[in-house]
Amino acid sequence: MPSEITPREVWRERRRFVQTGVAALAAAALPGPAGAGHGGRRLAFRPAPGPFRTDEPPTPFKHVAGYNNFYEFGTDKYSPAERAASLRTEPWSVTVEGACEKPGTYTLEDILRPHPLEERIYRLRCVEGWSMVIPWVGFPLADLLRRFAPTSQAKYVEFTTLYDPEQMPGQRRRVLDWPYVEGLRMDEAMHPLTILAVGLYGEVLPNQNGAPLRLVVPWKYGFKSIKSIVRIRFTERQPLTSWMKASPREYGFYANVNPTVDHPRWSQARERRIGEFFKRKTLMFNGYAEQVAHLYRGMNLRQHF
Ligand SMILES: Nc1nc2c(c(=O)[nH]1)N[C@H]1C(S)=C(S)[C@@H](COP(=O)(O)O)O[C@H]1N2
Ligand SMILES: [Mo]
Repeated sequence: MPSEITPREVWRERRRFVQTGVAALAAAALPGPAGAGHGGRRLAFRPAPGPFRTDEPPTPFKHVAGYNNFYEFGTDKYSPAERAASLRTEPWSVTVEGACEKPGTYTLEDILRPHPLEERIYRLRCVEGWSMVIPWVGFPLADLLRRFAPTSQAKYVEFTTLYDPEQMPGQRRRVLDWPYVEGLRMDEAMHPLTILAVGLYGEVLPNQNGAPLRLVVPWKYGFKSIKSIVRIRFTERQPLTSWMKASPREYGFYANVNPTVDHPRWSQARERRIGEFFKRKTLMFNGYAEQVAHLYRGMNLRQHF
């Protein structure tokens, strides 16, 4: 890892003047010593380690960036890596709407400027029964949402992915009702575990992982972690998400990882960590129960699956 090969003094020096997300991304195309060396665009500095890191070994980069779900580029796991080069991530902007005092269209630079980046090593568990451990680079979603001054009407946040079949050829087929939409309850969105990611493995986010900006909610099934976000809307009512629209019986709004509530067509009790042979037990809330169980106290999680 770069922190091991970079002399401490140099590293500390660099962090002093390259602190925020926008600075890290702005320098991303320059050759620099801080990359993890997977061939992607390197971040300009090594992000500070954030809280809630798992000590499980990260899934190899080739799987993290080679085995993906991103239906905008096809429904099989290898198409996103093969086809996502057609996504143009610059320039990028995010429109903020709904119950807040500062709606508007913000450039990616506006979005990132005030936020120092951190590395968060999180488990990601797909509803299909596989999982990975991913060293994300990002910042807490709560810090961004606060800047838009949500009003008391804001009970939920809805996120939308880019819709552009020219860049996202998978959108020419109606496998989902495009664009992809996801949502969180406000307290879930403001939880310190919830982040927006702009990188992984010390590099700028590969397109297939949801560049330039994607949500990561580690205690929920992977489909909640929406990629390539262009719109954030504060709402009073629970958003209607793409997967709920597609199959309400199979995919609920909460989608908390829960080994005791099966998908109608398969068990959720176990999972296969990509790169491993034997299955392992799936943990309640994907192992983050201590941090998030209180959000759901008193709720029937069979009903609110
Ligand atoms: N826009 C969009 N976001 C998406 C998806 C998608 O198809 N489109 N797939 C989801 C699913 S099912 C999973 S498991 C994760 C996969 O993230 P990864 O490819 O970075 O591991 O992205 C989620 N976010
Ligand atoms: Mo998934």
